[in-house]
Formats: sequence, structure tokens, C-alpha cells
Amino acid sequence: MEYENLLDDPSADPFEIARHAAERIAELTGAERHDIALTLGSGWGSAADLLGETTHSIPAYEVPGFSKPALEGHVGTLRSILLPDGRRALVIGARTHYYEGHGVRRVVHSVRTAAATGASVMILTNGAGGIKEHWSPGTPVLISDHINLTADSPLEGATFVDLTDLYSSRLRGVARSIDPGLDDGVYVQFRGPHYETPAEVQMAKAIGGHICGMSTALEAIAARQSGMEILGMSLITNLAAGIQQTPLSHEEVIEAGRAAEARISRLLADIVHAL
Ligand code: 8IG
Repeated sequence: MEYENLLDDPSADPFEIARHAAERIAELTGAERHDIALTLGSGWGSAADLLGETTHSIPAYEVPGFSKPALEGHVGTLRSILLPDGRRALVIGARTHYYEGHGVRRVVHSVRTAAATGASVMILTNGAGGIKEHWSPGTPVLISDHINLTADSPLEGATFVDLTDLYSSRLRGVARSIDPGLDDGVYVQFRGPHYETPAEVQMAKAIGGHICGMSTALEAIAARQSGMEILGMSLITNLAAGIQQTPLSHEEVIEAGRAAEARISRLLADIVHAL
């Protein structure tokens, strides 16, 4: 049987595919290793341009295990960027969401590939809904912890991984050295792709959540399994359902991301340069 994506073969080893992906990236970029990796979600895309010199732009589907993105605006490109101090960043513009239904192996493949390229820091960014009433659309916040409501895990078999300080307090400290005003919150990953009902948002609040999203938690677990240090940041593009009184629209969310993009991208680039 031929699989369109190698990861869809249940007998394949996802870590071996990630190693092949990393080898391909090394081949295409001529860079033996990457030091830091970033997944840029809604609103964060232009950070790539501010990080340094993009030396290579690779269509993700040229790399083993990656597939074409489902959503417009989620550009399926991997960029190798030379930072001013000589470090190399791998920018992943090819996030696969859990709600696409291709399974969790595909969701975390980019993170495992980043680890296989040598990256020791994984920066995960996203656009998300805010539960704290005083957050306004366009507010960037640090993820302090998460609650995974997907009822799934990227870990297979009896793999017990500690998730204490999953979102590194050291890296949050670096972020706050750039912007001391950064608030933080607990990210709640829902399966999506529908937004929450107001009752679900109240549940998320009652169990200790502050940010509603559809991506980062599963990726963070895989990043921790691979030994990376994790910085998570959400752009609050909307207040979560029922917290804001008007209905949520995908167009509004995209527009809020666009309006905040230059500001938060500068912030993120400054954080990376300070790491
Ligand atoms: I942008 O309100 C964005 N992504 N689950 N809820 C969830 N995901 C989101 C939201 C939101 N806004």
C-alpha cells in the first residue's frame, strides 16, 4: 500500500521520519543544525522577516512527512533564518491542526522535525480566544500552562513524560525582560474546528483556563518529549464566546491578527534575539 503521507503508515516510526525530514532540511539549507524553532500561528507571520536573513525557503511538502496546508493563510513553508548572532532559526509556517483529522502524528511532526534538526528551544505561537474580560483583541499573552481537552496525546504506548514547567519559566522571564507588561494564562486546547459554546467557555474558566485555542497543547507535549525548552505565546484575537457579547467570526479573527501583526512580530523577534 502506498501512503500519500509517510506518517499515515501505522507501522512507520514517526521519529525516524522526523530524522529524515531533518536530514532533508540540512541538505536543502546547507545548515548542519538549527538552534531554535518557531511555529508562527495566526497574526505572528511577519516575525519571520524581523528575525534575520532568510537564506532558504522550502515548500513543506518537499520534506518527508509534511503535507499541503488545509487553510488559506497558513502558508506551508519552512524557512531557515540566519540570526544576527550566527544562530539559525527554523520557522515553521506549516502547522497541521488536530481538527484536520489526519491524526496526532501529523500534528506534531513539525515539532519532532525541529528537535531532530538540533533545536533546543521551541517557540509555539497561535491566535486564540481570551477568557479574561480585560484582554482586548490584539493582546499578546504568555502561556503559563495548558489543559488538553482533545482527549488525545502525541505519545504512544507507555511513554510517561513529566509536564511540570512545560512552558519554561526561564523563557517567560526572557519574554518579560523585553515586555514587562506581558500577562499570562492557562491555554485550553479544544478539538475545534467549531468555536466553543458560551457554556464550554465557562467550563474552561471554572477549571482554571484563560485562553481557548485549537493547537498548541499537543505540540508542546511532543516538544517536551523531545527535550526542548518551550515558549508559548497566544495572540488574543477575540474574547471567547459569551465573554464577548457578539458572535465570533473567522474574518474578524483574521482582521484582529492583521492589525496586531507588526507590533507582536517585533516583540517576538526581540524575544528571540534576547534568548
Ligand atoms: I483565533 O475563541 C481563535 N482560535 N478554541 N476559541 C478557540 N480557538 C480560537 C478562538 C476561540 N479564537
